[in-house]
Amino acid sequence: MIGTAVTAERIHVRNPRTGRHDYVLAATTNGELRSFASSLRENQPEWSAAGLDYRIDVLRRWGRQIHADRERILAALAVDTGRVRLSLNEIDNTVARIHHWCDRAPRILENAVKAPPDDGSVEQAPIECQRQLVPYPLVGAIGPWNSPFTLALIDALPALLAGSAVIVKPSEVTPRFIEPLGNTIHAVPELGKVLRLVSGAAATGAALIELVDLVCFTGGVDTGREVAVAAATRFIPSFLELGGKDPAIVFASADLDSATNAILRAAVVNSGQVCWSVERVYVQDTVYREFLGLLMDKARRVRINYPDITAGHLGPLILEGQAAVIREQLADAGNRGARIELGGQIEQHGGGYWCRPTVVTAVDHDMKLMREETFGPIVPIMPFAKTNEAIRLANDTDFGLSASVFSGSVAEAVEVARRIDAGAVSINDAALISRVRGAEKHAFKWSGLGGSRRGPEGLLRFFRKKALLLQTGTPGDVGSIREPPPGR
Ligand code: TXE
Repeated sequence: MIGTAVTAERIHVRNPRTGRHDYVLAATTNGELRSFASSLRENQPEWSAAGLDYRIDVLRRWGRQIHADRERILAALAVDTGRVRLSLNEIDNTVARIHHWCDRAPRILENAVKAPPDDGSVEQAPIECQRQLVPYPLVGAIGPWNSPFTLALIDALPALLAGSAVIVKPSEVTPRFIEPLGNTIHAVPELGKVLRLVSGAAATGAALIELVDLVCFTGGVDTGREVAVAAATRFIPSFLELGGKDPAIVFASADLDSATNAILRAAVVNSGQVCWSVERVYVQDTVYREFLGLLMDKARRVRINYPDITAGHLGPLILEGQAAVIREQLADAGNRGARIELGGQIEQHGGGYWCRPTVVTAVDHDMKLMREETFGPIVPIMPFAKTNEAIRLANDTDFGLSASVFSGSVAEAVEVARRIDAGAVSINDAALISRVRGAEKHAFKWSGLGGSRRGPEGLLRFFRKKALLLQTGTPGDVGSIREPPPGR
């Protein structure tokens, strides 16, 4: 992968603000990985048997420890990603997510183990049915570089609460936070028996899949496909959170000031390096010029956080290779007649790459910019006339992560939202799914696989369900299978 010089053991990691490879990551060896997996496996039954209240207590103590070490983690994460405010959000939101799961797990599991209603389908009554939930013993979690702290832990938290042990492999592009995070785990000894952070690149990720009972992956579609194939070969479940190409539809009746605020924020946050960022905008033709003018005025006021990391809105492109992806998609669009109304340059400052908000018009669906995940602060805008055309355009994609609809009529927006093939549709705002932890949603198409990461399913998917079936009457004998069949 562009951006890291990877050898078998030592990875020279690039600093996204300076472009210098100023950090050396010692990759976990396969031998170490096997040893970690075996000790976690050995400790997991006790962790599961200790009960939910015990696990909640341990995780809440961990949450407090992460908060106590917030500055140390922030210092590392800010270097990993080149931005401060969003790094702080990652840390604080992860602590909040720990308490969110601890608050809700008891009720979720209580409801889940209630004996399933007897649907009367049993042939020999009365058979009593009990449900047992068995956690997958060892879960692997493989994280990406765009929100590296959040996405390294987001699936590990419910898995630990379920009673699984977890090995987490963050991205080799953003590994500096591993050490301070590891210190917080050491500070909670009970947790250290069932949670382990490991370092490395693709090879370490591939080796991890061979050792676990379930794998959670967040990253690009191509790698996600490799992960799913490797998991399927071992008959283990894979939960994939992949790319997005989220559309925003703006009707003439919408509040354009509010719509442009929401769409600009969701398109450029984290410099567009977010799976649920707005990557396509469709505006009703009667308000297209007004919307475009409003959006550009606001986009001009967005600043990059160079030279001062504590001033501005946009950090650098975290992955060096993303600059080439953005350049290539803009060049392809330009060659096919698109017009760059604002921005469009990858700027190099102090060795890092920045991209300012870029507004592109005269686009169409033959362009890579409208088909492939850009993962940059790029806002291509297309007009539409009728509702059905807007829905057709929104659904004309290989992705289906989330979407947004802006209208003066909530009823109209809900009706349109229900026809968009995406797991989460925001109405009169954008990317709301990032703020609603309890809303279950599936990924459509290439955006993912394996149930909802959020809401009750986000915890329950780490269990295998068992049915315990009690015959309280007399079992039937072979008389029930003697020829000829009854009624002949
Ligand atoms: O992710 P990769 P990258 C998109 C974004 C980006 C592209 C590639 O467009 O340009 O994906 O990003 C590990 N078996 N997203 O290269 O390759 C790897 O070490 C097991 C969208 O960073 O997907 C890292 O820890 N593991 C996404 C993780 O997988 C493997 C967020 C992700 O690497 C592996 C990030 C293998 N064969 C990028 N190969 C989102 N939607 O949030 C690599 N890895």
